[in-house]
Amino acid sequence: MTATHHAPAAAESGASATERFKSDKLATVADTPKERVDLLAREVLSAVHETIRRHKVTYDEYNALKAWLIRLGEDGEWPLFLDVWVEHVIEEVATEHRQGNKGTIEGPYYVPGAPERGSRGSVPMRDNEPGTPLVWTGRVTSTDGTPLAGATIELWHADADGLYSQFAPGIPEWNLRGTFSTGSDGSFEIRTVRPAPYQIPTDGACGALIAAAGWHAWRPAHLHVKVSAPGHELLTAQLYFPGDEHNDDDIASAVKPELMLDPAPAEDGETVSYGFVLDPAA
Ligand code: MBD
Ligand code: FE
Repeated sequence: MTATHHAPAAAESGASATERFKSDKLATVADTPKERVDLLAREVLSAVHETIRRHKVTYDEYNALKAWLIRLGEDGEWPLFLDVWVEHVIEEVATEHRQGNKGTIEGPYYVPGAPERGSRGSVPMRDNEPGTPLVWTGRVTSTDGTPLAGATIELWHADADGLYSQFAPGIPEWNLRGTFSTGSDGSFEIRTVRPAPYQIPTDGACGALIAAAGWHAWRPAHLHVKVSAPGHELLTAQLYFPGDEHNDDDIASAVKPELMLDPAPAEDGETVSYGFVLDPAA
């Protein structure tokens, strides 16, 4: 059973991501106006038709696509598929007006309501949590430089095996997930461990596409954050580590140079300084 421990079953993490989406996000989605659905659906379908004509797509290929889409649903991997191959462009368009921090995609593994740890503290972790200890300090400011007291930083990331709590089996609830708040000068200090590079599940439909196309399944090691403050736009971002072999070919196309950390060795692990600049809400 050790193999499954390192490669969580697609049906398991896929189904969790699908349920998560339904309970957290679906209720907040507004109806899309008819004109907009008409425009977007027609353009996407014409792009598909154009590809079929250009490459003379065969019935065998059409049926392979049908079988794959059926499996994508059965495996619960629609959230994974969309977040890995589509979300980065949605994020680009949604945040192009911003003057403050660059953000990037949320991905499928955010869970709201992680335990609160104040402005200086450790994320929930196991005794002897594997991985290099990381002490991260920073400040949250507004675009005009004003420190933002009482800002909220939600942090979540994979463990040293590349597994996320609440999505992979056998990991305590909320492991490596915490909610922090900034002090009166906008500062925070977070203790965690360095995450490992992450391989998206390879045993489901997304893995089948990757194998069939000769791609790889890797994302570079990353820390996920959501940073919010009253009167400011919510920032969703990920932070990366220099030298990771997948920084230049992230399967999810979500790496940006502005999101690179610069950790330095310390007595017991590493320290890093990285702060956030939030845009005032329009
Ligand atoms: C992840 O951990 C992730 O961050 C993204 C974007 C997609 C799949 C898994
Ligand atoms: Fe992730």
